[in-house]
Amino acid sequence: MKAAINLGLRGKGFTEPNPLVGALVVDRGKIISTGFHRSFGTPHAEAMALKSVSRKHTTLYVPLEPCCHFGINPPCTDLIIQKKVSRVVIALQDPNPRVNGKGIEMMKKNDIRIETGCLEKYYARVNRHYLKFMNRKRPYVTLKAGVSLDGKLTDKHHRSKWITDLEMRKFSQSLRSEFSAILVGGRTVLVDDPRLTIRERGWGDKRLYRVVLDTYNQLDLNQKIFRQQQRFPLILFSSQTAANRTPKVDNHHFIKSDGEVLDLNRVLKILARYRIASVLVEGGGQVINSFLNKKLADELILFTASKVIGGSDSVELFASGVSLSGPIRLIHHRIMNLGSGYVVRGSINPLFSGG
Ligand code: AOF
Ligand code: ZN
Repeated sequence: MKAAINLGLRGKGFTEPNPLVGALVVDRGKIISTGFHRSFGTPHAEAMALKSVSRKHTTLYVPLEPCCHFGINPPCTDLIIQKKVSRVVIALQDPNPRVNGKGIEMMKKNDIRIETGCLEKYYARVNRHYLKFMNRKRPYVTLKAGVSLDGKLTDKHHRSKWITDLEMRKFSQSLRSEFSAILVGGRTVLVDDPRLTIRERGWGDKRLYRVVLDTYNQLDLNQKIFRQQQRFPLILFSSQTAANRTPKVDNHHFIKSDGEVLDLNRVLKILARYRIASVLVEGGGQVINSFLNKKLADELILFTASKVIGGSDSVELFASGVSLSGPIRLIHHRIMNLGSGYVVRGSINPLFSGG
């Protein structure tokens, strides 16, 4: 099962809002065929693994309950029955309301032995974007920031470019490929004029939404963010109070705000309508703090440079975290050395951390 789950990881970044799924066909203890779901809309892992199998009475290892409905693809249960698979081992029942136990029922009715719960927690962690999106109809939210050893975002002159070194910036770029969208605050765009695209090799034509929270609708149409919208579509959010200014893109939403802070719940709800299953929030500090304060973040990735900035007039990442009711605890955290610093990554929301 672990091999099936890990095989599914090869689709990472390309399958959303659909899940990461791999599948193995086993006959008398030997793997005779494998398959995985490559990208959105392509055949399911089960179909890929079973298509060339002619032997009967095999065991299929597939982490997600096989589907039993017609979507873009035909029902996998039909193929499993037709290929006379005798046993199916599953990690998780599919929360998709069109499946949700009905796939298992269908196979049981056809005398296929079913085992569930195999490596369930590991798979829930791997597939956390899909599970949050299916269960909550909201994208999974990961916050990313780079700080100094003493937790500072910038020095007193608001210079932040040198906080993370080249290697960290490269890693941080390839991280974008894991998500369906990246999100930043309008001030970050005004000050840094970033492209927010994927420029690393190896990601083919992966599409990525770019989302900017521009409360006062202040962006300048000459900024780089307005380029390359074919592959990197732009979605803007501004306050209703700025609705008298012309929308800057087709996907410009004017929503409620509390002072400068837009209604983030509403933002996530609207993003789900675009079928965005995961969002990487890249800053600035206030946007990150707002997600934390509203308890809307699921995961945190903190790049820490081996540098101390010091001083009380420099900017602390978590400075406006005053309304947090307690410390943020990372679950299943991992620490990795990178360049001249390190990265800490862990879940914040126990519901979608994989137990
Ligand atoms: C996938 N890949 O390997 C499996 C999926 O629109 P469709 O026909 O591609 O169906 C998507 C649903 O199929 C998805 O939400 C999930 O419930 C189920 N299983 N989906 O994209 C796969 N096994
Ligand atoms: Zn299927």
